Amino acid sequence: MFSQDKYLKALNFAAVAHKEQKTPKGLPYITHITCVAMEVIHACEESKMELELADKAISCALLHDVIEDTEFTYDDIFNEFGLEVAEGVDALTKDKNLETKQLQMQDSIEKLLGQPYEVQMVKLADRITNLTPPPESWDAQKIFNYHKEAKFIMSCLKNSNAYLSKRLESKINEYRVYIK
Ligand SMILES: [Mn+2]
Repeated sequence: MFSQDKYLKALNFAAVAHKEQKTPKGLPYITHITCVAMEVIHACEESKMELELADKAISCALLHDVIEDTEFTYDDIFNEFGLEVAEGVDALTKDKNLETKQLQMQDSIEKLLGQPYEVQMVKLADRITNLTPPPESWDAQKIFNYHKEAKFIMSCLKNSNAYLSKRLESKINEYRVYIK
């Protein structure tokens, strides 16, 4: 079992950092964060992952959008959670200075491939969580691209965790119904 204390510390940090942010469906953003963490916790148990690795995976899951979406920085995470978690969250962060979404995704995947499996698996959990029915505002091209991007993530990171890659694979297949 993972450390409840570490879980709470990262959850509270994320809750403070994401403040009033909302998901595309209007829920408090922390619901997205805890869904990703839930997927990771389930996978850690399924894979009987070592305690320390599970704690790192879960902390990275809870903090995975902090650098990308809040005022908090790499240094803030480094100071509170140490080097390995900070490096993990950084790899899970899109570099918004890169011009296109495609370049941002490629860059993040490259950084993730330099990280251990317990960090890579967070990206699978994130996409599993996000492959829900697309918002009404999305056009056919955007839905198609999102599906294609999910397949790309899957193909690059599937070795990180057998349970999550299986779960993402079925989510990808289910998502086909939204492609026109
Ligand atoms: Mn996310």
